[in-house]
Amino acid sequence: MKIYYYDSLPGDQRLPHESSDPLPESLLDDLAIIAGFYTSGEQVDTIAKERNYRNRDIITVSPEAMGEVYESKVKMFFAEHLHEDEEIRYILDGSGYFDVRSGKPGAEDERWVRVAMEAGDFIVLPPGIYHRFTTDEKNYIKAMRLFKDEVSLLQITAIPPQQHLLTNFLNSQNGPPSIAVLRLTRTLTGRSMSTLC
Ligand code: KMT
Ligand code: NI
Repeated sequence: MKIYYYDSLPGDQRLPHESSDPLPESLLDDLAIIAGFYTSGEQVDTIAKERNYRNRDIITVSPEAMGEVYESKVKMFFAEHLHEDEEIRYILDGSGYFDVRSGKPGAEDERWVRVAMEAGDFIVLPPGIYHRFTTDEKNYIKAMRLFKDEVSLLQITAIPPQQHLLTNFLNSQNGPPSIAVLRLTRTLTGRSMSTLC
């Protein structure tokens, strides 16, 4: 696992996009992200038990496994979105990138942080964190997805142009809004829903 700021330069999302800017040491804690490397599935079983996760599935994201819907699936995963529940992923094979937003929404310090994941890497994204996912240039990842009860795959997608209009409006009317308000309004105004599979 490698974690760095996304350089935000134009170009293929599947390229590393690694910026050389140093990451704050407390970044994962600040974002309430748990990340690590597990050498055995037993460690995943333990954390699943501790957190009351009873269900799981395995997804393979590749042209071979998905056929012609592959590109549209990757496009959907790469649209900035959030989930009402935690997103727990354990990478079984291949590799890919999870990007998560850091900094205050709409503020100058808001940046994408890229988590490059490969086999053995484990991540827990907290509920409500804005993120996106893409395969890398190898176009292949196999991941275990953990779920609490039923398989919950609701993806709530933010639509950036509306989000920024709203941010400007709130800033001009009432001064800088709180993070909570922005997160909520961003979700409510610019959202479309789709289900993953
Ligand atoms: C998500 O919600 O972004 C995903 O589940 C990505 C696919 S898991 C490799
Ligand atoms: Ni997601």
